[in-house]
Order: sequence, then structure tokens, then C-alpha cells
Amino acid sequence: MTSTYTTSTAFLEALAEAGVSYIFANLGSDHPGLIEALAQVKAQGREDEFPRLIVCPHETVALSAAHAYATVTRRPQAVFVHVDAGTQNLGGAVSNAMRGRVPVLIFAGAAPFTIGGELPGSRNEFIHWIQDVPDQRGILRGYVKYDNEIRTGRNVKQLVHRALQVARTEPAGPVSLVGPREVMEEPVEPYTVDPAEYPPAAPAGLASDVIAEIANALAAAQKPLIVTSYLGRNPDAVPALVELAELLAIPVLESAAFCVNFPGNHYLHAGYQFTTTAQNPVLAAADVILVLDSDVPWIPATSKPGPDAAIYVVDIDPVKASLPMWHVPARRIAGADSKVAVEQISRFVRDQVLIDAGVQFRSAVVEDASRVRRAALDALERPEHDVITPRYLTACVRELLAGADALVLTEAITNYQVVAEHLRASRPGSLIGSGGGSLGWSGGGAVGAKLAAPERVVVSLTGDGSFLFGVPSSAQWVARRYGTPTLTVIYDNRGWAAPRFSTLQVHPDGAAARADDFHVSFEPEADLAGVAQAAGGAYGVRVSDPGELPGVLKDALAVVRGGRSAVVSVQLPPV
Ligand SMILES: Cc1ncc(C[n+]2csc(CCOP(=O)(O)OP(=O)(O)O)c2C)c(N)n1
Ligand SMILES: [Mg+2]
Repeated sequence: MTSTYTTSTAFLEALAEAGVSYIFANLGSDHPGLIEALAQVKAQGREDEFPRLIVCPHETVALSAAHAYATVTRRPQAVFVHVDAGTQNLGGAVSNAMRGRVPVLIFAGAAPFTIGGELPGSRNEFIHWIQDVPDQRGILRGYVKYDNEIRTGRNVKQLVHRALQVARTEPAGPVSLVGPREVMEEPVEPYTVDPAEYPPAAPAGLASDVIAEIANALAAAQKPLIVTSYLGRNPDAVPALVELAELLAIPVLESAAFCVNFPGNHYLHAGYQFTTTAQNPVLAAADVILVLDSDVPWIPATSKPGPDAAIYVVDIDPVKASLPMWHVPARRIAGADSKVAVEQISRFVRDQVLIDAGVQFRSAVVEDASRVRRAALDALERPEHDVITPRYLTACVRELLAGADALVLTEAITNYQVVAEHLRASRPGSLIGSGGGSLGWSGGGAVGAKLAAPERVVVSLTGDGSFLFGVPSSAQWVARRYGTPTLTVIYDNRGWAAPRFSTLQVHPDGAAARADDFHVSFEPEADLAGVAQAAGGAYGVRVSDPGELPGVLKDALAVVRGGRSAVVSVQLPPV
């Protein structure tokens, strides 16, 4: 067997050198160079020096897995897909990676550009004509931070490191490369490029006048408030926020949060909000509000700050150019890494001794309020008329995971708020969501999360619709093949509650409301747990009796700890 060093070999080497552990792949006629290169390094006994290829029968699963892996580790992974067809199948998953500000490198082959056998890799299958499209790179262009074409193997390593540098620089995000077959087959001389020469941009802080302005405003406030959505993407930022909040007794409200931004059990936690239908009193009462890392700090049509509130925005993505319509009426908007910024503000408060007696008083008031709010929520954690409610289910999950080193994925949709309020995740990094709007992330996400944190118990809380969007046939198969057992708990209301809710918000007395005709029911329901059993040999069970629920969950978790995935479809009141 002759061994060749090609663009594909160099490409794979560059990924390894950059610290990529996994390639989540869905392969095609564009990938012979890569398949051959991987086989050659394996034959040479060098397999361990290269990323491991994880076969994903659906692209949604591949990208969602890479997304969750990078969310947990903050290290980007690679996704390989097939020309335009596989790229199209990434669909909503790339939108999620963009909105979640998650770094990932997506590679797709491209149809060969020679048709007469001029070069190794020239067209030799009918599909090569059909898959030659005018703008393959354009498919992802609205959703990636950077896209480029590999034109030669001689600088493919530089391209990989540049792409990853862009992907990792905050706000992080997906990047894409394409490489036509001939280029991926090109023999090149082995070479090295030092990835250390391509670091992401270092985290930036606030200018000193902005630090002083925000710190003074917070310290002088009667009712200061911090609103945040994604500061906790960096778990190390959470203790920094706790310190600032405690220094000045500032309550923290989590808005549309898909990570732990502030410990749920902290006395300064001011609650969670997703899609609000009523004014949040905490928000209305605040006189100074610091919005830290948030795309949606509130929904002005239903809940907003008072007209005189002084609002400050500090965000890694301060003006959000990728959101065509966005506005927060802020006195000051500043771009900074939230950990650095919060530490700067705390230091200023301490150095300038801005803490007065009012802080202690406010601390007691806020603590009381959070105790009352917690008690009101606790009282709701019971079944109603022998039916499992989402709140009761979430309380059972919380009890199940008490003391466990659990990593929870949330894709509970109309139950996002319930999950946040009753799970009350407190450890930084213990809860993650896609951060995007395309459903089906948690199926592949669970695989990626488990690969990233093999020692942790990974649990997905998902709607039944979202479970199906996640291509469970593919996700569960991958989980068994690669030994990533996780627990999936389906908030199974047998349909899509969300579009029904949306219609009722806009047309509360319309014809759809009167006839209860929303086209959202999944009756007769598919055997969701059965899908997982069939595809991945998972343990599957359906439960509707509230009394049985804790035991069923416990058994399922034991199965997962034993190395086999489990899916529990929990029957909630139907949509
Ligand atoms: C890929 C994708 N398709 C469609 C939608 C629109 N959508 C938003 S919520 C929802 C229903 C989700 O159903 P389920 O997961 O069962 O949650 P529930 O609404 O029942 O709480 C749909 C279809 C979407 N967000 N993403
Ligand atoms: Mg549902």
C-alpha cells in the first residue's frame, strides 16, 4: 500500500493540532480523500493522533452534537457534511449555533470542477453534475461568521487555524470551509503550522469612564437590577456576577436564559422569564438596570422597565447587528467580556467604597421576596387530579438529580419557564440549551454533551415535538454506537403547545380559539420511547401515573448509569 500525504491529510492534521477531538460526520462522494487519509493514518498506527470520526446518519444530529460539545468544553469541534445536499440538511442546527454563539467548524466537499479525468478526483459519478450548484457557500452565509474555500493543500492548515480563530473569538460562532474533490486529493509535502499563532482575540474590558458610570449608578440606585441571558456561557463568569450582586445587594433576573447565569438557589435570584404575558413587577420597580449579555432582556409589549429607569447594557455583542430589529433604550451600551466587565465594576465599587447601609437593608428585603416567590412555586409542585403536571414532573427530576453531577439539556419549549423555575439549577455549567430557535437540538446535543463530559449524568428535558425534530432514530443510534448513554425525559403533551399558545395570544377570541382548532395535536401518538428502543436499543417507558413517576425516573437513571440510554415519555395533559 502506498501512503500519500494530501490536502485531506494536512486538513485532518490541522484539526488535531488545533485540539479538535471529534469529527461529527455524514459522508458522501465528496469525501474519498478524507476517508482514504483516515484509513492510511490508521494503518500506520497513528489513529490516536487524529480526531475521532463519529458517523451521524443525520446532519442535524452531527451539528447539534458538536454544538453541545463546544458549549460544555468551549472547544470547537468539526462537522463534515456532503456538498450542497448535506449542507442544506444542517438547516436549523446552524442557526442554533449562530444564535447560541457556539464555535464549530463545518466542512463540506464540493462537486468536482473537472469533468474529463484531468485530475485525481475528477467527475466519475452522475451525481457530480447534479450537485454542482452556483453558490454552495451561500447556503450557510447568513449563519456563519466566516466562510472560505480550500483551494490548495499548501495552505489548508492556515485556513483551518484562521477559521477556528474567527470561530473562537467572541462572540463565537460557526465557520465553514468547502473543498472540491480534486483539491482534497492534491498530494502535498508534509508541513507544520503552529496553531498557537492563531489565538482567539483576548477578552476585552470596559473603558474606565464606563466602569465608573455604571458602578456609580448601581451604587446610588434604590432598586438596582441585573438582567442577564447568557453571561453563564462562561461558567467562570458566574462567581464574578455573584460577587457584584452581593456587594451591592442587586437582584438578578434571568431572561430567556439557556445556561446558569446566577445560582438558582441564591437569595438574590429574582426569578426567570421567557415569554412573559404579564408585567414583571421586579422589572417595573427597578430604577437602575444593568443588562449583561442578553438578546431579549424583556418583551416590551408585555413587560418592561419603568419609563424613568436608567438602563445600561454591557454585552459581548453590544449592538447585535445580526438581529435586524433590536433596541434597548439604554443610556450606555458597551461591548465587553461580561466576566471582565463585572470584575471591573466590582473592583471600582470596592476601591471607591460605594457600599452604604442601604445595601444591607436591601439585601434583607430581596431575600424575603425570593423566599416568598420560592414558597409559591413549591406549593405548585404537585399532581392535579391524578395527572402529572409539568411542574410536578420538573420537581421529580430535581429530586432525582439531587446530589448527582448532572448536566441537563433543556428543550422544553412551552415548559422552559417551568423547567427553569423548578429545576433551579445552581451550579455554573449544569444546564444548557441551544440558545437558538430551531427545534431538535437536544437529540444530537445529548451525544455531544456526554462525549464532552463522560463522567457526568446527561439528562435531556424535551418537548415531544422537539424530540421528533431531533431525528431520534439517528441520535439514539449514534448514542449506542459510540457509548454515550443519556436520559431523555419527554414533556409529552402529545403535540405542539407553542403554536396554540401563539394563536391564542394574537386571536384570543378567534375562530380557532372557539373551535379549539389549532392543528397541533399528535394524536394518535407515535411510540416515542419505542423509536429509541428500535433505533438505539434504549430502555423506553411511558408513564402517566403521578405516583409511579419518581420510581420510573429512578429506574431509568439506573439504566443510564449502567451504560444504556433511556427515554421516558411522561404523559402530561394533552395540547
Ligand atoms: C425546526 C423548527 N420547526 C418549527 C418550529 C416552530 N415551533 C416552535 S415551538 C413548536 C412546538 C414544539 O413542540 P414541543 O417540543 O412538543 O413543545 P410544546 O410546544 O408542546 O411545549 C414549533 C413547531 C421551530 N421553532 N423549529
Ligand atoms: Mg409538545
